[in-house]
Amino acid sequence: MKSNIRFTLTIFMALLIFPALSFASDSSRREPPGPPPSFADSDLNHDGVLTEDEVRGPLAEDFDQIDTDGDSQLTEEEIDAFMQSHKPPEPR
Ligand SMILES: [Ca+2]
Ligand SMILES: [Ca+2]
Repeated sequence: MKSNIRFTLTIFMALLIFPALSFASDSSRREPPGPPPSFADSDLNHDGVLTEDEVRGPLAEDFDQIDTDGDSQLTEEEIDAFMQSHKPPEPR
């Protein structure tokens, strides 16, 4: 009888843990779909600037170009200025 309870507990724990594990491996394999993260989302340590290890994708690729003052940090103003100078012309 005691071993039966233990078996049930083991199954119960496995059912609890397995979905969590499969979810974790899924999310690390794929990038979530949707728009790119905002400045605030990217600023992981909330110091108001983005460092090279906080940016991904196009921001990381153009980091040196965006960082116009060369302090290895991107401010929201630097990113805005880069976006303004690199956005496609408005259709007329
Ligand atoms: Ca930061
Ligand atoms: Ca900078």
